[in-house]
Amino acid sequence: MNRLTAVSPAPHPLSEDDESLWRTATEVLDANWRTDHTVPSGTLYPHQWSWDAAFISIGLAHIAPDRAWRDLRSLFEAQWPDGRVPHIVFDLGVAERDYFPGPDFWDVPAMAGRPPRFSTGLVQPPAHALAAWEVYRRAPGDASAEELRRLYPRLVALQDYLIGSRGVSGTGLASIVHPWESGLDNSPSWDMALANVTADEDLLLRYERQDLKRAAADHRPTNDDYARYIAIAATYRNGGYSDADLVDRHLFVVECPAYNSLLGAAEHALARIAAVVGADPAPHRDRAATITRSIVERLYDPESGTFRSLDLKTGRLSTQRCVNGLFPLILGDLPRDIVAQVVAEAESARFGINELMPIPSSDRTADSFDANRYWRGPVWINANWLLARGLAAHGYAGHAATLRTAMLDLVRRSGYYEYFHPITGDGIGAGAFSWTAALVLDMLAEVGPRIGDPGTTRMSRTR
Ligand code: 9WN
Repeated sequence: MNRLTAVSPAPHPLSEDDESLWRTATEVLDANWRTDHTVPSGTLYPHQWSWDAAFISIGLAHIAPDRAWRDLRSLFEAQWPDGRVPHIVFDLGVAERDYFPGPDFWDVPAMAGRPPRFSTGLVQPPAHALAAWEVYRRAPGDASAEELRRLYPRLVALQDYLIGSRGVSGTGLASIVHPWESGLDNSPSWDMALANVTADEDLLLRYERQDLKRAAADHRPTNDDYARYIAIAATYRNGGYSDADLVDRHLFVVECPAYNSLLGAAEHALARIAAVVGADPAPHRDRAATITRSIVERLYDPESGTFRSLDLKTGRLSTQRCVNGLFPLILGDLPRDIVAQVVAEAESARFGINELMPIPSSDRTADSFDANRYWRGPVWINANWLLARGLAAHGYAGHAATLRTAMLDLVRRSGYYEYFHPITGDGIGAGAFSWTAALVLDMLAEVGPRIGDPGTTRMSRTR
């Protein structure tokens, strides 16, 4: 495996502590690099994951832009002819037993010059156009512009797939057909929809979970939920990964506010990319406006002042308040009155923006809150990084700075974990996790030692 020969310096001087953070984050990304892509974790996730690649590329842009583009290119080289970008691109050199469900389970046919079983048939949140734009901004120049030109049609094809084939409601929003597609896999946001799926634990006798060999059972989804995940994935696979008549045929069809916020953010990013590559930005702006309008009309619950997921099989909004309900903040065109409501939700005891701890993945006050378990309470750096961006863009610079301080302190204290206990801050899940390292690099590069330092910070401490 080729190594980065030297640690690239930060773009501005850092404190000794942050210098060390910069170096160790670089080492994590370097150790997780595999020829043409980065694995999320060398132990738990030994293949390439879709939305991980997006976040990872933003960090790589600071230290090895060629790797940032290579990572995104590798992912999009696995794009299906229908435009979907698989949620996992398998490294066929990794043993089947090292990750479940692996290539044999998904049993994807050969296509587009790829061998059989090269990927899953699911997708993940479309964070890639945003990432491509951010990589370009961080590493501008002809080489990056050329990469943007190459990626642009593929990014558009992904949006076309999601808005077209997955546009089940015909409103411009995309549906997910599996909790794994959300990236927020085990979130309480899916509990109501999953309650209608039978949990057949016999499936777990046929298919052995691998995650429990590498992570504590009380940090991971329950067996019941895992059995449901397998049933939903097998149904989609057995239907040839077809998206026809999903509401009638499929077990799980949901519109998620986080997923669709990233879908809208992708159109905003594509409008910017179009201007660089000589394409027309107007259709992207139109689509972005439609997506924001539909997210507000369909997924916003004015009574609670938050966004919720919508089960298309029952027509019901989830009753759970989860971090996905805050994601629409990343949309610059979210109406101001709604922004204020969502910020109030983020400030409330349910999520509680403060300098000591980033925002948890789920409502701290809810019965479903679980401080250890996967997306049901723990803190995730990618979600907080996105929220910080959204808050800053809407003029809540103080909140954005607070979140950044909390994130950097947490990683400094606990390490580059996949997720963190929302009360103690202890690291949970995989260590040496790539997107945690990547986004730490990005935060250090952006605000450096002045983060959270009143008076000298670039961001004001108040609204
Ligand atoms: C299933 C890789 C992925 C992330 C997801 C996270 C987790 C996989 C798993 O790990 O999901 O895709 O096995 O649990 O939930 O967001 O992309 O880091």
